Amino acid sequence: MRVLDLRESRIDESETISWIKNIKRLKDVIETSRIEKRPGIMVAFDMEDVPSAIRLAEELSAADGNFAIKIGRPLEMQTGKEVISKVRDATDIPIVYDGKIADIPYISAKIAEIAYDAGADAVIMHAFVGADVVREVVNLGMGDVITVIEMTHPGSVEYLGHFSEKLIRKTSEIGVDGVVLPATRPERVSALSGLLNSGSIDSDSETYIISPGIHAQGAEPGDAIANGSDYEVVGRAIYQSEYPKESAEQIYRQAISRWGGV
Ligand code: 3DU
Repeated sequence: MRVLDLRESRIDESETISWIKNIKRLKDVIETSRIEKRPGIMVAFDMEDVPSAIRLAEELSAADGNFAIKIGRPLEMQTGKEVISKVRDATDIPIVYDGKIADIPYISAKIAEIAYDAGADAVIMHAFVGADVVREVVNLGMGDVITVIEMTHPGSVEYLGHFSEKLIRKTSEIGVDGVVLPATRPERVSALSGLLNSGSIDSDSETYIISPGIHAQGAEPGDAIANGSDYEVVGRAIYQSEYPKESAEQIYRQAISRWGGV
């Protein structure tokens, strides 16, 4: 019997590895939503230094708690999509690409596809651009889709605040996996998470809520989780601290104890 030797065959070894990785990714996507709906901290990777991002990704793999990583544009712009792949190679923790995608359906889906291919488990996009755009990204079926419903800054109240109920209702019906609500306005987290779970919205019971605004923007650990959110998004208070892993673990413990669970 002749054993297939990759060196002799015309199949390139790196191509085979990439195939295996894609099949594994596809299996994960089919089997589950990549981000579990349970209280945790989503660490915002907005640092501009790639080696320190990789170091923190490795450290978070061994950290005590439930963590996810959100890669923002300031980091992505350093190398492009490669940084997503580098972080992917450094950790098994779920990775969210926060491109706040808000373009026409074709371009939005293209951006999302590039991020998933690079190793992202989820992408963040704006809901306000319209149901057709959200549907196009969800229909890719390549990973989780998280839509921005309300934001943390004061200006969010001027526009998004007027439409947020409609946005959460509509994007849930389309089948998004997660939504963004502001930790800086816990009463909005409470109201909109209540609406999401009320049964009056056609949403999956596994739809999770992520909430930025902890520390650097004035909210306290636990403000959002205690009001119905699942992940508190924390950037500067972690990546600018002297001991980022320890800061992440401490914020996780504080949020969980405010929530009153394990
Ligand atoms: O303020 P921090 O450094 O903890 O970072 C917050 C992160 O969350 C940052 O990546 C920002 O882009 C994101 N975000 C908001 O701060 C507010 C929103 O409404 C949505 C996302």
